[in-house]
Amino acid sequence: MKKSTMRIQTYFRSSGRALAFIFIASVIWLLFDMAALRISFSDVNSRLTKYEIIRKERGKYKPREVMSSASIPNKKDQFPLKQNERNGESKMQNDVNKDTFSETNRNPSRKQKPSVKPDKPVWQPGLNTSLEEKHKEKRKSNDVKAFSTAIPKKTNMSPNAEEHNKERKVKLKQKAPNRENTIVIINRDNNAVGKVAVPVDLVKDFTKVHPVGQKQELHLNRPDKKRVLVASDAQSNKADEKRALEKVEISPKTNTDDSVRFGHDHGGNDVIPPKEQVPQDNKEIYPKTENNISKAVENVNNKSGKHFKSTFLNAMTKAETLNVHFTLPVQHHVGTHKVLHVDATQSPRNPNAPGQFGEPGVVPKDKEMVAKNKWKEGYFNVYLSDMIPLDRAVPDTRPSGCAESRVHNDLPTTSVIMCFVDEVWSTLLRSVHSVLNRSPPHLIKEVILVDDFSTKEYLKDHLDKYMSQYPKVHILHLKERQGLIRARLEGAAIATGEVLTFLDSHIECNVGWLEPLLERVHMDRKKVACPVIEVINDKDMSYMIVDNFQRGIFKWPLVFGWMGVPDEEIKRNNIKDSDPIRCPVMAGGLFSIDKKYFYELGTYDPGLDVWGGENMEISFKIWMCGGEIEIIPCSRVGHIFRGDNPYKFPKDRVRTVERNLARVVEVWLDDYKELFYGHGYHHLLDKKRMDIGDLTQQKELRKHLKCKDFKWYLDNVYPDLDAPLVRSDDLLFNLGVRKCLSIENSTLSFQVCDLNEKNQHFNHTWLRLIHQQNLCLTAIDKGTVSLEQCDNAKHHLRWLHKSLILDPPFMDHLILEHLQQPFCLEGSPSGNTIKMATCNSSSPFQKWKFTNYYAQ
Ligand code: LR7
Ligand code: MN
Repeated sequence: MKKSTMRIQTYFRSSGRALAFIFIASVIWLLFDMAALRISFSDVNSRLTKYEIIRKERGKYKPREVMSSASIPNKKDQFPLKQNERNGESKMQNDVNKDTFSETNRNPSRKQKPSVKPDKPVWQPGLNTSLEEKHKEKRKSNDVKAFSTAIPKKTNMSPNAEEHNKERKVKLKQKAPNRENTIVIINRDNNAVGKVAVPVDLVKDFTKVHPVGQKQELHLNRPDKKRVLVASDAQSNKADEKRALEKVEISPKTNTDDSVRFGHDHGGNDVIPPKEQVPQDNKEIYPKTENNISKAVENVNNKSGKHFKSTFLNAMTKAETLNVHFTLPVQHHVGTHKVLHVDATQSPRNPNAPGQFGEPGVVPKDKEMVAKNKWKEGYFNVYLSDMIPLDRAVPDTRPSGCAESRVHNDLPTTSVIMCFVDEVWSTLLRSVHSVLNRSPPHLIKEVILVDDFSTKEYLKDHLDKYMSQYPKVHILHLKERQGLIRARLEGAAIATGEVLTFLDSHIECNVGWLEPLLERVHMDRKKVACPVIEVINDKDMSYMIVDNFQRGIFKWPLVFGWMGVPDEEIKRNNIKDSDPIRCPVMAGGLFSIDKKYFYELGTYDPGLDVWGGENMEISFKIWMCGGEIEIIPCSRVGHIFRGDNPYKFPKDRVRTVERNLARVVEVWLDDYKELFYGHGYHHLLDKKRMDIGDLTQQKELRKHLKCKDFKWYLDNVYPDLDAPLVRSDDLLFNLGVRKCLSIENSTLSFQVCDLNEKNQHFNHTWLRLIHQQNLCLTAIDKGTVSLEQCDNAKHHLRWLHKSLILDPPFMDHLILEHLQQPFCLEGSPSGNTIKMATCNSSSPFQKWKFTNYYAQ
């Protein structure tokens, strides 16, 4: 009995254990389940928000809404109100907004980075009052930080480059013959189209590919994209592809079409090599048939030692052409291919040449003086540039995955437009060669060099003669100096490609740079695509990689700079280093834009002179009028950042840039233009000192395009910019009188503070006006204070709001800016009058507090 009871007990105990086990297991299971659910939710969320990274809620500066009557109770402690008049002085500073935009907050590593444009005195309006001096100082420091444009990550990428290239070469060598990209074309009637010779991977527009022998019978004009199927590798619909391949007969064939033949535009040499130029082969080394490929590769292998043979081989493989026979039903998609790795060279690359693989060059000891003397020809190491091969290899700096990423086979063609004035010979040529050598030829419709009335002799006939070797390169010599903005427009006017790609004239396009840009434009014609701008070091000419996740931004007063996307943002949205990054403003010099769209947008404001500000103009225009600006990390272009411009400005440089900016601001910034003028550009409001020209057309254009306003831009495109419309606002409280300033029947008086009373509301603006509606506080001299119609240009309406002593440095006194001696606004002890008086740091009757402060 006992035994059986025990057995039962044991049974229950063990089954209890089992039950407990089951219970715990289910709880764990449930927990896992819930976690999984959460993960998948956050995954979904992050996917949803991935490309919305700058669309976060703009909740920061809404001065008007900050203190609605509903929020008064919260402010009681900070401000004396009708019901509860007490001293609010000590807490007022809590309202001062901190500079949440500071570089240190967002990207500490930036602080140590070198400034790329350290010496350019671009933003110096030449003011002389102390306030303006202060702003100048502030601006200077901002400029230096903000202009640390592209940030070198390492001083030199190249030690790994060779390894990297070797590795790539091996991979390519092992690669099977490239047959994966087959092209299937269907005629209008869905019937078989006969023999067609098309290059593998390079199908852009079938109308441009001559069918062999049967040109007349084919209907190759595409009535509709959907009627064309390109059965390409991987991404095409597998079933379709299989069906297609079953019926396609493939045979290698020589490509007879110049427009798609590789090497047609490459090769060649200096007609007039600069003295120190490393001589280069001028042989046409591109074999035209597949049979020659192996021979060519062998040839290259034998000659070139340890350099970029792979790229040559790759180019050849891509140039292979096929005959395609097929009978297929209509298919509904266009294929894709891996970004082409084109890196043609004019002759075997000499691994020991200066600057090869983007390595730093070294000036021989005995040439240092020569190099120094040449510096000013370009404000970079011209001597080294002349030594470096025109087609040097640079390290492939693309993030991982870029080389494998896919682009459409039917990308649009582009016209590359490069404007220059007095550009250094070797640098200009290296720029052009990098375009020709590293772009799929079929995508380059032409390269337009716009000579903006250069003074250098070598940029005239010599350049024409040199470039005549390259049929795609056209040179436009302008008859007078237009400045880069109008020069670009001249180039655009003669461009025939579907997309315009603007480049500076001292750049080096990296491998695979073009297709990712065109892909974005192709995807959406209103996307404007910028490459990552890497740094070609001005001193040693090395090619330097830059930080990932950089956005083009600006700070007041419209100073361009780069800012990293915050880490949390990257994590939260699971952003990959190869993902396009939406950009509030572009740097200006390097971008691809759909040509028709560029014209729809009204191009650049042609009233902008010479240099500067056009990047802001085009950026605001693009965003506000329905487009987008993106940086495409898979596209990399090096640019020589230099300390000065090697050309003259027809007019004063500072004034040219200021005038351009003022035009941009007047057309695009709405009320926010005060932020620009208030950051040291007061003087531009004085029409006598600065004529910014007629803006009617530009304003009309904005209306015509139905562009959104600047607030929309700030809210949706650049929400992290500090852009309070005023410095401070709402009630203006006198600490001695213990009442608030008020306007009754157009006269000033004191009243018991009440936020609900509109006649007690004042703004202290960026131009330092203290106003209610359109009435501004003023005092002609030491005498009485009065009200006058506001006018931003009027100097005598400007009030400094600051402390007379350093400690505590509260903003408390109101000092008229234009008077020689400091006079301060003072309330009378009776509270009946208000006047100007000699400043006294301790008088509470000279101390004033606004309800809200938005800037220091
Ligand atoms: O009158 C001129 N005519 C010209 O053709 C003045 C210049 N130019 C040419 C010049 O030869 C060069 O090729 O225009 C190009 C740009 O001038 P740079 O290289 O002297 O200027 P930058 O590189 O300092 O200027 C940046 O800001 C300019 C503002 O107007 C333009 O937008 C440049 O294109 C822009 N460059 C870049 O965006 C590259 C990255 C630099 C950054 C940040
Ligand atoms: Mn430049």
